[in-house]
Amino acid sequence: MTPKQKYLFDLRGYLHLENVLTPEELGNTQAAIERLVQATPDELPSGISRGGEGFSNGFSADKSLEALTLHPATWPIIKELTWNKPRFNRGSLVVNTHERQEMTPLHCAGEGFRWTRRYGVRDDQIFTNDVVAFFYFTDVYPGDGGLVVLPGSHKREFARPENLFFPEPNNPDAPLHPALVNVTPKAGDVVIITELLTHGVLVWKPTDRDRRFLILRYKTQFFQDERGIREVFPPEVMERLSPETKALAAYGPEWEEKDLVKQDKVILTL
Ligand SMILES: O=C(O)CCC(=O)C(=O)O
Ligand SMILES: [Fe+2]
Repeated sequence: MTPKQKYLFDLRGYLHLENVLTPEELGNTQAAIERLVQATPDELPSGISRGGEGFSNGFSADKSLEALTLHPATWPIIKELTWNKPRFNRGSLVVNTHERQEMTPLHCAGEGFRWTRRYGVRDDQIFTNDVVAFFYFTDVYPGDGGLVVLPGSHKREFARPENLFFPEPNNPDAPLHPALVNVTPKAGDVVIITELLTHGVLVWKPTDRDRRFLILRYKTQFFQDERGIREVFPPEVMERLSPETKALAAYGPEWEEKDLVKQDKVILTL
């Protein structure tokens, strides 16, 4: 990360990277997503299912999407934040429309007693074991809705008082609390957050446009969630992943660095 990115990520808990995707990357990914949206259930690639608002394992629908897990703009940042021990563990594609009328309440990792999710700084290096990269394929404008974040909240030490920021959670026209920021990425932008950051999602207001983005989640390679170490992608998804993506999704001990991590630019073997 540049000194400016490092300062801003530490201060606010997120980064908004503009124009990350080339026109070609954007065109290919948008076309792949459109194919998914148009697909009937039995046309969906195996291991991908349509959920409430998107596609589980949607990253594996097309190589143009899978390649984003190791995109040259985000890869150095993912490595740096995980102290060179990254593990990719989830990749859902979201298509958020006006039809969903309730907001996603503010939330974050590490609320309550689950202290396993971390954010900290040591020897000038930021560390977090829960990183999310949101790749956007459509534009978000102020007033549209979508992601809201509470900058700086990844360093909170106290529980958030309920209803402090949304006294009227069911009123989509209520003014946004001044401490919250509505992030408005454009197609081709990326937002990187630590999941320790308090965030939520406002109702999507446009009726003629949706919000399409990919959620790529990374932990450390030795992080175990409450269910322990387990395969996160079903075998039919694993099967079609490139060896580099499989390596990225692999668990590993704390003292070992993956060969992949030694590379600054990773090209997927097709
Ligand atoms: O819809 C969004 O922008 C954020 C979704 C979310 O909270 C998450 O993926 O952790
Ligand atoms: Fe979240």
